[in-house]
Amino acid sequence: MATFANTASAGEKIGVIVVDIQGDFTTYKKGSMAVAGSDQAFVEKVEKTTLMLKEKGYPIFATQDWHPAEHVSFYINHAGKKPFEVIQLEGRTQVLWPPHCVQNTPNAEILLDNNLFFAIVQKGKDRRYDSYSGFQDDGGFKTEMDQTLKNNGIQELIVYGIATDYCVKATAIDAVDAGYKVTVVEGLSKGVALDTTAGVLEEMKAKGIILVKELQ
Ligand code: VGL
Ligand code: ZN
Repeated sequence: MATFANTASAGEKIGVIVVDIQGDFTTYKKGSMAVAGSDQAFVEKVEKTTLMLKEKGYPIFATQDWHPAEHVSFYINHAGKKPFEVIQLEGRTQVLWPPHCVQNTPNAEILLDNNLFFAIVQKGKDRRYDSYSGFQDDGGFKTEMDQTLKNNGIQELIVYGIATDYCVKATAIDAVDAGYKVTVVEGLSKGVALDTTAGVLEEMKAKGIILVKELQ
């Protein structure tokens, strides 16, 4: 199988995880949590590259943030709290976000052609727990991601999407912890905040994640 010169591959079966390319995270769709630089051109670049990867034979997985309206991560569900306030919740740190990716709302939809995907893994469905990672939520409840990847013999992952400093990071780190070789593509990812994104790239590197600017 053809691989990329700049990814971790040593002949393993490669899968791709496209993280949370959803209206609410994009300027393209004027989302409630639009991340800088997530315009139509960015989404089109992600779609084009994802199609190229699919045509190479890599199974493409997507994650989809998929919250009930009463979700614990929404500031409106905490009396007197403002967006982006940080609280402690049963010993966990919780950022309080604007409502986003509410189940069955237009801006919760994945903006890429859904025919690209072998499987879509929804996360954050339990109102009690946030879930940046596509593998598990903050309560430790696992999604079907790891089992689906393992069932398909995947040993290595290419990960990209939104947001670099939250869901891409959490998904990539859980993937490493689950034993996959992981490459994160910076040029196909956008971060919520410049300062956290820089630190997060270092954190991912320290975890053994390979960072590439673009696939080449
Ligand atoms: C995300 C915050 C809350 C993300 C999702 O996709 O990075 N961030 N929910
Ligand atoms: Zn969310």
